[in-house]
Amino acid sequence: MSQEIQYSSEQLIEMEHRYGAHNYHPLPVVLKQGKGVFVWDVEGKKYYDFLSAYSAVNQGHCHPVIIEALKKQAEKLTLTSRAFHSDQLGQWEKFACELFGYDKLLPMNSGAEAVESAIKIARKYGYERRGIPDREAQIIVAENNFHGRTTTIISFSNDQDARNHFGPYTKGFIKVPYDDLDALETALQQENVVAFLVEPIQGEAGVYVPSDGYLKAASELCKKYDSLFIADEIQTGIARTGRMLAVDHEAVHPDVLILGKALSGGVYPVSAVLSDDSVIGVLQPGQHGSTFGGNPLACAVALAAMKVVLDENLAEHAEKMGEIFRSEIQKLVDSNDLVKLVRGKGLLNAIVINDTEESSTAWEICIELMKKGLLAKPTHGNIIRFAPPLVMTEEQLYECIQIITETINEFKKS
Ligand code: IF1
Repeated sequence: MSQEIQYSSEQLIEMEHRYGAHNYHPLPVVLKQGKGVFVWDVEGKKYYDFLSAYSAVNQGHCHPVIIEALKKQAEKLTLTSRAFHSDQLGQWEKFACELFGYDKLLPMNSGAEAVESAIKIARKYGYERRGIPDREAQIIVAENNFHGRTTTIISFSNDQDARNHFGPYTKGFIKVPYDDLDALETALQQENVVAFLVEPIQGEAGVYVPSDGYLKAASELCKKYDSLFIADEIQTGIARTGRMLAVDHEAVHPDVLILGKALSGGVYPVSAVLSDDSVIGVLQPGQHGSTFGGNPLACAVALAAMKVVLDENLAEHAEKMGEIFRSEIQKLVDSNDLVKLVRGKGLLNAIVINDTEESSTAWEICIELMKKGLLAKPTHGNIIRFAPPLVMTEEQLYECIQIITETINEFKKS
Protein backbone atom coordinates (compact mmCIF):
# COMPACT_ATOMS: atom_id res chain seq x y z
CA MET A 1 0.00 0.00 0.00
CA SER A 2 1.36 3.39 -0.89
CA GLN A 3 1.57 5.92 1.93
CA GLU A 4 -0.94 8.78 1.66
CA ILE A 5 0.86 12.11 1.17
CA GLN A 6 0.03 14.73 3.81
CA TYR A 7 -0.25 18.06 2.07
CA SER A 8 -0.47 21.36 3.95
CA SER A 9 -3.37 23.79 3.49
CA GLU A 10 -1.04 26.07 1.57
CA GLN A 11 0.02 23.31 -0.84
CA LEU A 12 -3.58 22.23 -1.44
CA ILE A 13 -4.75 25.79 -2.09
CA GLU A 14 -1.87 26.20 -4.53
CA MET A 15 -2.82 22.93 -6.27
CA GLU A 16 -6.44 24.07 -6.74
CA HIS A 17 -5.22 27.41 -7.96
CA ARG A 18 -2.92 25.79 -10.52
CA TYR A 19 -5.22 23.03 -11.78
CA GLY A 20 -8.76 24.20 -11.07
CA ALA A 21 -10.81 26.72 -13.05
CA HIS A 22 -10.92 30.00 -11.18
CA ASN A 23 -14.72 30.28 -10.90
CA TYR A 24 -14.70 30.63 -7.09
CA HIS A 25 -13.00 32.74 -4.44
CA PRO A 26 -13.14 30.56 -1.29
CA LEU A 27 -11.99 31.51 2.19
CA PRO A 28 -8.40 30.27 2.68
CA VAL A 29 -9.35 27.19 4.71
CA VAL A 30 -8.91 23.56 3.57
CA LEU A 31 -11.35 21.16 5.21
CA LYS A 32 -10.86 17.44 5.51
CA GLN A 33 -13.48 16.27 7.99
CA GLY A 34 -16.91 17.16 9.34
CA LYS A 35 -19.21 15.97 12.10
CA GLY A 36 -22.51 17.63 12.95
CA VAL A 37 -21.97 21.39 13.26
CA PHE A 38 -18.16 21.09 13.15
CA VAL A 39 -15.54 20.87 10.40
CA TRP A 40 -11.76 20.38 10.68
CA ASP A 41 -9.00 21.66 8.43
CA VAL A 42 -5.99 19.62 7.31
CA GLU A 43 -3.89 21.00 10.18
CA GLY A 44 -6.53 19.76 12.65
CA LYS A 45 -8.09 23.13 13.58
CA LYS A 46 -11.78 22.84 14.45
CA TYR A 47 -14.45 25.28 13.22
CA TYR A 48 -18.16 25.86 13.60
CA ASP A 49 -19.69 25.69 10.12
CA PHE A 50 -22.00 28.69 9.65
CA LEU A 51 -22.66 28.15 5.96
CA SER A 52 -23.77 24.49 5.82
CA ALA A 53 -22.75 24.38 2.16
CA TYR A 54 -25.39 27.02 1.40
CA SER A 55 -28.04 25.15 3.41
CA ALA A 56 -27.35 21.73 1.92
CA VAL A 57 -26.04 20.27 5.18
CA ASN A 58 -29.10 21.09 7.31
CA GLN A 59 -28.91 17.66 9.00
CA GLY A 60 -25.26 18.25 10.02
CA HIS A 61 -22.08 16.88 8.48
CA CYS A 62 -21.86 13.11 8.00
CA HIS A 63 -25.09 12.36 9.84
CA PRO A 64 -24.74 8.68 10.92
CA VAL A 65 -28.24 7.69 9.73
CA ILE A 66 -27.69 9.17 6.25
CA ILE A 67 -24.16 7.78 5.94
CA GLU A 68 -25.41 4.34 6.98
CA ALA A 69 -28.08 4.48 4.25
CA LEU A 70 -25.41 5.57 1.74
CA LYS A 71 -23.04 2.73 2.65
CA LYS A 72 -25.76 0.08 2.66
CA GLN A 73 -27.09 1.11 -0.75
CA ALA A 74 -23.60 1.65 -2.22
CA GLU A 75 -22.82 -2.01 -1.63
CA LYS A 76 -25.99 -3.18 -3.37
CA LEU A 77 -26.77 -1.04 -6.42
CA THR A 78 -25.83 2.54 -7.36
CA LEU A 79 -27.14 3.23 -10.86
CA THR A 80 -29.60 1.57 -13.21
CA SER A 81 -30.41 4.55 -15.44
CA ARG A 82 -34.10 5.06 -16.06
CA ALA A 83 -34.08 2.40 -18.76
CA PHE A 84 -34.94 -0.01 -15.91
CA HIS A 85 -36.86 0.31 -12.67
CA SER A 86 -35.13 0.12 -9.29
CA ASP A 87 -36.43 -1.05 -5.94
CA GLN A 88 -35.61 2.38 -4.40
CA LEU A 89 -37.13 4.99 -6.71
CA GLY A 90 -40.83 4.38 -6.12
CA GLN A 91 -40.37 4.18 -2.37
CA TRP A 92 -38.67 7.58 -2.19
CA GLU A 93 -41.11 9.19 -4.62
CA LYS A 94 -44.08 7.91 -2.57
CA PHE A 95 -42.57 9.17 0.68
CA ALA A 96 -41.80 12.64 -0.72
CA CYS A 97 -45.15 13.04 -2.50
CA GLU A 98 -47.08 12.12 0.65
CA LEU A 99 -44.93 14.36 2.82
CA PHE A 100 -45.26 17.46 0.62
CA GLY A 101 -48.77 16.74 -0.67
CA TYR A 102 -48.26 16.28 -4.43
CA ASP A 103 -49.33 13.66 -6.97
CA LYS A 104 -45.93 13.17 -8.55
CA LEU A 105 -42.20 13.86 -8.31
CA LEU A 106 -39.59 14.31 -11.04
CA PRO A 107 -36.11 13.36 -9.78
CA MET A 108 -33.04 15.32 -10.92
CA ASN A 109 -29.56 15.96 -9.47
CA SER A 110 -28.51 19.60 -9.14
CA GLY A 111 -30.72 22.50 -8.16
CA ALA A 112 -30.26 24.23 -11.51
CA GLU A 113 -31.44 21.09 -13.33
CA ALA A 114 -34.60 21.00 -11.23
CA VAL A 115 -35.27 24.68 -12.01
CA GLU A 116 -34.72 23.98 -15.72
CA SER A 117 -37.12 21.04 -15.45
CA ALA A 118 -39.78 23.21 -13.79
CA ILE A 119 -39.43 25.79 -16.58
CA LYS A 120 -39.87 23.08 -19.24
CA ILE A 121 -42.92 21.67 -17.45
CA ALA A 122 -44.50 25.13 -17.06
CA ARG A 123 -44.01 25.94 -20.76
CA LYS A 124 -45.39 22.60 -21.93
CA TYR A 125 -48.35 23.00 -19.56
CA GLY A 126 -48.99 26.43 -21.08
CA TYR A 127 -49.06 25.06 -24.64
CA GLU A 128 -50.95 21.84 -24.01
CA ARG A 129 -53.36 22.74 -21.23
CA ARG A 130 -53.88 26.46 -21.71
CA GLY A 131 -53.60 26.83 -25.47
CA ILE A 132 -50.76 29.35 -25.42
CA PRO A 133 -49.39 29.78 -28.99
CA ASP A 134 -46.25 27.69 -29.52
CA ARG A 135 -42.96 29.35 -28.44
CA GLU A 136 -44.77 32.32 -26.91
CA ALA A 137 -44.88 31.26 -23.23
CA GLN A 138 -43.71 33.85 -20.71
CA ILE A 139 -42.55 33.13 -17.17
CA ILE A 140 -42.41 35.91 -14.59
CA VAL A 141 -39.32 36.00 -12.34
CA ALA A 142 -38.15 38.39 -9.62
CA GLU A 143 -35.33 40.90 -9.88
CA ASN A 144 -32.16 39.87 -8.05
CA ASN A 145 -33.16 36.21 -8.26
CA PHE A 146 -30.74 33.31 -7.97
CA HIS A 147 -31.91 30.01 -9.45
CA GLY A 148 -28.66 28.48 -10.70
CA ARG A 149 -26.11 28.83 -13.46
CA THR A 150 -27.31 27.19 -16.67
CA THR A 151 -27.56 29.31 -19.82
CA THR A 152 -31.35 29.62 -19.56
CA ILE A 153 -31.31 30.47 -15.86
CA ILE A 154 -28.63 33.14 -16.17
CA SER A 155 -30.66 34.61 -19.02
CA PHE A 156 -33.08 36.02 -16.43
CA SER A 157 -30.50 36.92 -13.77
CA ASN A 158 -29.50 40.53 -13.25
CA ASP A 159 -26.14 39.74 -11.69
CA GLN A 160 -23.63 40.97 -14.27
CA ASP A 161 -20.93 38.47 -13.23
CA ALA A 162 -23.38 35.60 -13.63
CA ARG A 163 -24.57 36.82 -17.07
CA ASN A 164 -22.00 38.79 -18.99
CA HIS A 165 -20.52 37.15 -22.09
CA PHE A 166 -22.58 34.00 -21.63
CA GLY A 167 -25.21 35.05 -24.18
CA PRO A 168 -27.15 34.74 -26.44
CA TYR A 169 -29.82 34.53 -23.79
CA THR A 170 -33.01 32.48 -23.61
CA LYS A 171 -36.19 34.46 -24.24
CA GLY A 172 -39.52 34.17 -22.48
CA PHE A 173 -38.97 35.76 -19.08
CA ILE A 174 -40.49 38.90 -17.55
CA LYS A 175 -38.72 40.45 -14.58
CA VAL A 176 -40.63 42.18 -11.78
CA PRO A 177 -39.33 43.71 -8.53
CA TYR A 178 -39.34 41.22 -5.63
CA ASP A 179 -41.92 41.77 -2.89
CA ASP A 180 -44.05 43.98 -5.15
CA LEU A 181 -47.60 42.64 -5.64
CA ASP A 182 -48.73 45.47 -7.93
CA ALA A 183 -45.87 44.81 -10.32
CA LEU A 184 -46.66 41.09 -10.22
CA GLU A 185 -50.34 41.67 -10.99
CA THR A 186 -49.50 43.96 -13.92
CA ALA A 187 -47.11 41.33 -15.31
CA LEU A 188 -49.66 38.54 -14.87
CA GLN A 189 -52.04 40.53 -17.10
CA GLN A 190 -49.58 40.37 -20.01
CA GLU A 191 -50.21 37.89 -22.79
CA ASN A 192 -49.08 34.27 -22.65
CA VAL A 193 -47.88 34.28 -19.05
CA VAL A 194 -47.76 30.70 -17.75
CA ALA A 195 -46.01 30.97 -14.38
CA PHE A 196 -44.35 32.99 -11.66
CA LEU A 197 -41.04 31.50 -10.45
CA VAL A 198 -39.86 32.82 -7.08
CA GLU A 199 -37.61 32.18 -4.07
CA PRO A 200 -39.61 32.45 -0.80
CA ILE A 201 -36.57 34.26 0.65
CA GLN A 202 -33.94 35.60 -1.74
CA GLY A 203 -30.68 33.94 -0.68
CA GLU A 204 -28.05 35.35 -2.99
CA ALA A 205 -29.60 38.80 -2.84
CA GLY A 206 -28.57 38.76 0.84
CA VAL A 207 -31.23 36.74 2.70
CA TYR A 208 -33.91 39.19 1.66
CA VAL A 209 -37.17 38.30 3.44
CA PRO A 210 -40.34 39.59 1.70
CA SER A 211 -43.17 41.31 3.59
CA ASP A 212 -45.53 39.10 5.59
CA GLY A 213 -48.32 37.90 3.33
CA TYR A 214 -46.42 38.44 0.07
CA LEU A 215 -46.17 34.76 -0.83
CA LYS A 216 -49.81 34.08 0.02
CA ALA A 217 -51.03 37.04 -2.02
CA ALA A 218 -48.68 36.21 -4.90
CA SER A 219 -49.96 32.64 -5.04
CA GLU A 220 -53.56 33.91 -5.03
CA LEU A 221 -52.79 36.34 -7.86
CA CYS A 222 -51.34 33.45 -9.86
CA LYS A 223 -54.56 31.51 -9.32
CA LYS A 224 -56.66 34.54 -10.35
CA TYR A 225 -54.77 34.87 -13.66
CA ASP A 226 -54.54 31.11 -14.27
CA SER A 227 -50.73 30.99 -13.93
CA LEU A 228 -48.61 28.50 -12.03
CA PHE A 229 -47.01 29.55 -8.74
CA ILE A 230 -43.55 27.91 -8.76
CA ALA A 231 -41.58 28.04 -5.50
CA ASP A 232 -37.82 27.51 -5.65
CA GLU A 233 -37.26 26.10 -2.15
CA ILE A 234 -33.83 24.71 -2.99
CA GLN A 235 -32.23 26.87 -0.32
CA THR A 236 -35.19 27.71 1.95
CA GLY A 237 -36.73 24.22 2.05
CA ILE A 238 -36.19 21.21 4.32
CA ALA A 239 -36.60 22.94 7.69
CA ARG A 240 -34.07 25.74 7.13
CA THR A 241 -36.46 28.61 7.90
CA GLY A 242 -38.25 26.97 10.83
CA ARG A 243 -40.89 25.11 8.80
CA MET A 244 -40.47 22.17 6.47
CA LEU A 245 -40.94 24.67 3.61
CA ALA A 246 -40.65 28.45 3.80
CA VAL A 247 -44.08 28.74 2.11
CA ASP A 248 -45.56 26.86 5.10
CA HIS A 249 -45.20 30.09 7.13
CA GLU A 250 -48.06 31.45 5.01
CA ALA A 251 -49.89 28.15 4.38
CA VAL A 252 -49.15 28.36 0.65
CA HIS A 253 -49.20 25.21 -1.48
CA PRO A 254 -47.21 25.96 -4.67
CA ASP A 255 -48.46 24.49 -7.95
CA VAL A 256 -44.87 23.45 -8.58
CA LEU A 257 -42.30 22.91 -5.81
CA ILE A 258 -38.56 22.75 -6.50
CA LEU A 259 -36.25 21.11 -3.94
CA GLY A 260 -32.52 20.37 -3.81
CA LYS A 261 -29.58 20.81 -1.44
CA ALA A 262 -30.74 19.46 1.97
CA LEU A 263 -33.12 17.02 0.29
CA SER A 264 -30.14 14.68 0.57
CA GLY A 265 -28.50 16.25 3.63
CA GLY A 266 -25.63 17.41 1.45
CA VAL A 267 -24.44 13.83 1.08
CA TYR A 268 -25.20 13.36 -2.62
CA PRO A 269 -26.66 15.66 -5.29
CA VAL A 270 -30.43 15.11 -5.30
CA SER A 271 -33.06 17.55 -6.54
CA ALA A 272 -36.72 17.23 -7.43
CA VAL A 273 -39.74 18.93 -8.94
CA LEU A 274 -43.09 18.11 -7.34
CA SER A 275 -46.50 18.86 -8.80
CA ASP A 276 -49.95 17.42 -9.46
CA ASP A 277 -51.00 15.28 -12.42
CA SER A 278 -52.75 18.18 -14.14
CA VAL A 279 -49.35 19.89 -14.53
CA ILE A 280 -46.53 17.33 -14.35
CA GLY A 281 -48.69 14.99 -16.44
CA VAL A 282 -47.58 16.90 -19.55
CA LEU A 283 -44.30 14.94 -19.48
CA GLN A 284 -44.37 11.78 -21.60
CA PRO A 285 -41.60 9.19 -22.18
CA GLY A 286 -38.66 10.62 -24.09
CA GLN A 287 -39.47 14.25 -23.34
CA HIS A 288 -37.23 14.80 -20.31
CA GLY A 289 -34.70 12.88 -18.24
CA SER A 290 -31.26 12.42 -16.72
CA THR A 291 -28.83 9.49 -16.50
CA PHE A 292 -28.30 9.91 -12.78
CA GLY A 293 -31.69 11.38 -11.82
CA GLY A 294 -33.51 9.16 -9.33
CA ASN A 295 -30.70 6.60 -9.08
CA PRO A 296 -30.96 4.05 -6.25
CA LEU A 297 -28.13 5.59 -4.22
CA ALA A 298 -29.74 9.05 -4.47
CA CYS A 299 -33.13 7.66 -3.42
CA ALA A 300 -31.79 5.75 -0.40
CA VAL A 301 -29.82 8.80 0.77
CA ALA A 302 -32.71 11.23 0.21
CA LEU A 303 -35.18 8.99 2.04
CA ALA A 304 -32.86 8.76 5.07
CA ALA A 305 -32.15 12.51 4.94
CA MET A 306 -35.87 13.35 5.05
CA LYS A 307 -36.49 10.95 7.92
CA VAL A 308 -33.72 12.62 9.95
CA VAL A 309 -35.39 16.03 9.50
CA LEU A 310 -38.70 14.63 10.77
CA ASP A 311 -37.34 12.38 13.54
CA GLU A 312 -35.18 15.15 14.99
CA ASN A 313 -37.85 17.87 14.69
CA LEU A 314 -35.35 20.07 12.88
CA ALA A 315 -37.93 22.59 11.65
CA GLU A 316 -39.19 23.39 15.13
CA HIS A 317 -35.63 23.50 16.46
CA ALA A 318 -34.50 25.85 13.67
CA GLU A 319 -37.37 28.20 14.50
CA LYS A 320 -36.35 28.34 18.17
CA MET A 321 -32.62 28.72 17.51
CA GLY A 322 -33.30 31.40 14.90
CA GLU A 323 -35.23 33.50 17.38
CA ILE A 324 -32.37 33.31 19.87
CA PHE A 325 -29.84 34.15 17.16
CA ARG A 326 -31.65 37.24 15.89
CA SER A 327 -32.53 38.62 19.32
CA GLU A 328 -28.92 38.20 20.54
CA ILE A 329 -27.39 39.65 17.37
CA GLN A 330 -29.88 42.54 17.60
CA LYS A 331 -28.03 43.55 20.79
CA LEU A 332 -24.88 43.83 18.69
CA VAL A 333 -26.74 45.88 16.07
CA ASP A 334 -27.96 48.23 18.84
CA SER A 335 -24.50 48.67 20.38
CA ASN A 336 -22.09 48.65 17.42
CA ASP A 337 -22.39 51.04 14.45
CA LEU A 338 -20.52 48.60 12.23
CA VAL A 339 -23.61 46.38 11.97
CA LYS A 340 -26.66 47.92 10.37
CA LEU A 341 -29.20 45.13 10.82
CA VAL A 342 -29.88 41.43 11.23
CA ARG A 343 -32.61 39.66 9.26
CA GLY A 344 -33.78 36.20 8.37
CA LYS A 345 -36.11 33.36 9.27
CA GLY A 346 -35.31 30.24 11.25
CA LEU A 347 -31.61 29.53 10.80
CA LEU A 348 -31.27 31.39 7.49
CA ASN A 349 -29.98 34.78 8.64
CA ALA A 350 -27.68 37.58 7.57
CA ILE A 351 -26.20 40.74 8.98
CA VAL A 352 -25.75 43.86 6.89
CA ILE A 353 -22.52 45.75 7.54
CA ASN A 354 -22.52 49.54 7.58
CA ASP A 355 -20.43 49.83 4.43
CA THR A 356 -20.86 49.84 0.65
CA GLU A 357 -21.65 46.76 -1.45
CA GLU A 358 -18.26 47.20 -3.08
CA SER A 359 -16.32 47.24 0.21
CA SER A 360 -14.30 44.26 1.48
CA THR A 361 -15.43 44.68 5.10
CA ALA A 362 -17.67 41.57 5.16
CA TRP A 363 -14.81 39.50 3.74
CA GLU A 364 -12.33 40.86 6.31
CA ILE A 365 -14.76 40.07 9.14
CA CYS A 366 -15.17 36.53 7.80
CA ILE A 367 -11.37 36.11 7.85
CA GLU A 368 -11.34 37.18 11.53
CA LEU A 369 -14.24 34.81 12.29
CA MET A 370 -12.28 32.03 10.62
CA LYS A 371 -9.28 32.72 12.85
CA LYS A 372 -11.59 32.41 15.86
CA GLY A 373 -12.99 29.09 14.63
CA LEU A 374 -16.22 30.03 12.87
CA LEU A 375 -16.77 29.77 9.11
CA ALA A 376 -19.20 32.14 7.42
CA LYS A 377 -19.28 33.59 3.92
CA PRO A 378 -20.00 37.09 2.68
CA THR A 379 -22.62 37.65 0.01
CA HIS A 380 -21.83 41.00 -1.65
CA GLY A 381 -19.23 43.19 0.07
CA ASN A 382 -21.40 44.15 3.03
CA ILE A 383 -23.58 41.15 3.92
CA ILE A 384 -22.61 38.06 5.90
CA ARG A 385 -24.84 34.99 5.78
CA PHE A 386 -25.20 32.93 8.97
CA ALA A 387 -26.71 29.50 8.34
CA PRO A 388 -25.38 26.74 10.62
CA PRO A 389 -26.53 23.11 10.40
CA LEU A 390 -29.95 22.82 12.07
CA VAL A 391 -28.64 20.27 14.59
CA MET A 392 -26.80 23.03 16.49
CA THR A 393 -27.62 22.93 20.22
CA GLU A 394 -28.65 26.02 22.18
CA GLU A 395 -25.37 25.92 24.11
CA GLN A 396 -23.33 25.79 20.89
CA LEU A 397 -25.40 28.61 19.43
CA TYR A 398 -24.66 30.88 22.41
CA GLU A 399 -20.95 30.10 22.08
CA CYS A 400 -21.11 31.09 18.39
CA ILE A 401 -23.03 34.29 19.16
CA GLN A 402 -20.23 35.17 21.57
CA ILE A 403 -17.57 34.53 18.91
CA ILE A 404 -19.45 36.68 16.38
CA THR A 405 -20.07 39.48 18.88
CA GLU A 406 -16.44 39.55 20.08
CA THR A 407 -15.02 39.42 16.57
CA ILE A 408 -17.14 42.31 15.35
CA ASN A 409 -16.54 44.39 18.47
CA GLU A 410 -12.77 43.93 18.10
CA PHE A 411 -12.83 44.47 14.33
CA LYS A 412 -10.71 47.25 12.88
CA LYS A 413 -10.91 47.90 9.16
CA SER A 414 -7.54 47.16 7.54
C1 IF1 B 1 -22.82 28.40 -6.00
C2 IF1 B 1 -25.94 31.87 -3.54
C3 IF1 B 1 -26.81 30.20 -2.07
C4 IF1 B 1 -30.30 28.42 -5.02
C5 IF1 B 1 -31.63 28.51 -5.41
C6 IF1 B 1 -31.24 27.14 -7.27
C7 IF1 B 1 -29.90 26.99 -6.95
C8 IF1 B 1 -29.42 27.64 -5.82
C9 IF1 B 1 -32.59 29.32 -4.59
C10 IF1 B 1 -29.01 26.16 -7.82
C11 IF1 B 1 -28.01 27.55 -5.48
C12 IF1 B 1 -26.10 28.36 -4.50
C13 IF1 B 1 -25.14 27.74 -5.40
C14 IF1 B 1 -23.83 28.28 -4.93
C15 IF1 B 1 -24.05 29.54 -4.25
C16 IF1 B 1 -25.47 29.42 -3.84
C17 IF1 B 1 -26.10 30.46 -3.14
F1 IF1 B 1 -25.04 32.45 -2.78
F2 IF1 B 1 -25.59 32.02 -4.79
F3 IF1 B 1 -27.11 32.47 -3.37
F4 IF1 B 1 -27.12 29.06 -1.70
F5 IF1 B 1 -27.19 31.15 -1.32
N1 IF1 B 1 -32.06 27.88 -6.52
N2 IF1 B 1 -27.44 28.24 -4.62
O1 IF1 B 1 -29.85 29.05 -3.91
O2 IF1 B 1 -28.65 24.96 -7.21
O3 IF1 B 1 -27.47 23.97 -9.17
O4 IF1 B 1 -26.13 24.90 -7.30
O5 IF1 B 1 -27.46 22.81 -6.97
O6 IF1 B 1 -21.69 28.08 -5.66
O7 IF1 B 1 -23.13 28.83 -7.11
P1 IF1 B 1 -27.35 24.13 -7.69
